[in-house]
Amino acid sequence: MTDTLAPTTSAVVQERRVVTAIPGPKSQALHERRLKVVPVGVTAALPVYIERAHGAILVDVDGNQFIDLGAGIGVTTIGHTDDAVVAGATEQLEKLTHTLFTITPYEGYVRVAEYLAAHTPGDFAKKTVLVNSGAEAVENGVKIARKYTGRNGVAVLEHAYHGRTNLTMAMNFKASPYSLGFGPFAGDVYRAPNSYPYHDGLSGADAAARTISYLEKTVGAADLACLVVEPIQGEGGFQVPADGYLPALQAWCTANGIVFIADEIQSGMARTGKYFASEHFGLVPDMVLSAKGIAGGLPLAGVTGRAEIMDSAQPGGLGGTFGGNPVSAAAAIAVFEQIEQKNLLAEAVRIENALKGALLELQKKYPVIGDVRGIGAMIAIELVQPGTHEPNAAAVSAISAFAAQKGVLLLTAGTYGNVLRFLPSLAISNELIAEAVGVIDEAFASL
Ligand code: PLZ
Repeated sequence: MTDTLAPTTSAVVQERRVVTAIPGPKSQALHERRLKVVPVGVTAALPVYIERAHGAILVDVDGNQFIDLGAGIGVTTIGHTDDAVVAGATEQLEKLTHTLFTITPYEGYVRVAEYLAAHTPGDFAKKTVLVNSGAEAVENGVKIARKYTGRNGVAVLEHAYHGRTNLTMAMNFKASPYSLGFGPFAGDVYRAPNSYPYHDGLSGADAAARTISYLEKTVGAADLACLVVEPIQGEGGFQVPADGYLPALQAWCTANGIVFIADEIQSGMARTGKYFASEHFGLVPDMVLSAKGIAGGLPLAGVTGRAEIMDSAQPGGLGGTFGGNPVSAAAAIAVFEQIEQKNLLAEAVRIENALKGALLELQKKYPVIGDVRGIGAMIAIELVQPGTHEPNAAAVSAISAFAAQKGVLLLTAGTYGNVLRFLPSLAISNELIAEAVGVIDEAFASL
């Protein structure tokens, strides 16, 4: 590895440090520049401009250090600028940056496909096509399922999020801000009720019966190419479905020749203490979509599925200029190696124990916290009007703004904007978690 690169980032001390008002003067100046050249459609949840990061700490241009509880929405899962990722990508950068895999191939792509075949659920032959983004993985998953089944219908669930391309906008639950005014949208997308135990109180079996009956009535199983589900919904607010819900959906798909696709773009790659969250529910999806955490911050996504499904696309039917880029592939290989070498699946369990327990304690003090849920390093709290299940988005905004001022970066989620989600990198220490929870405690006290 190039030894000039490591010190800048690994030298980032893993501590919170607020040295200016937030945002600081340099961030404010950058934001002025940005407003002139970047459209308002591209927002900034917290307009502090980040200069470097390592582990679980972000450093802004003013020298403020934030405890990062978002990891770029679950991307830097093994830690910002992980040394092995930096080394692997740097070495690759000096050797080969591009050929286009469908012109002249290279080993890294094959290696990533091997890793995905080995670590996605299911003991059968699997194949992977690599692409650049989560939305592109969803697009390709649907495209292949349609080719394989010869059917058009795409089933999705309420509160789902699948991306910002034309097809995926049609698959999202929330119109504003994702699709408002951006139509016409792709057709043949059918949205069914999901399992949301905190709100529907249904058993997994009852929720599944509701989903299935809805799809049977509104489209008919025989017209469905695929059902796309996030095993734990991401943007929707980290809904963990009731026991038995997902297996019942999968059994129905299998019985009816519908390709069962797990969108593990947010829940996958070690985040929940398993390689893929599907494993928590005993699911063996026909296809698994991965992105975000797969390459430690470099753009890469994958569609991994049963070989016979994946091979239904004709030669030349799949591809894209940058898909499976050699540098991203090298980073992904480093991520897979680090998960094994550092036993990072256990780190996700450690984080769940430290974080969920602390949040449950806060719930006892603050009735505005209606629900604490999630698995591994994918935990959320849903804020409500005390004594009800009515959404309280104002409290979410107030808490995240307070935390930001104190150097804690918290992400929001939820159809009604009333969920705070915690998806820190697996490199975060229990000390930093406790410190961040202390700040969040102060934030609730200040409401
Ligand atoms: N499927 C489950 O979580 C991305 C969106 C960030 P892309 N979620 C974060 C934003 O505001 O654009 C996501 C996801 C699930 C698909 C996607 C889409 O992944 O890499 O953003 O295209």
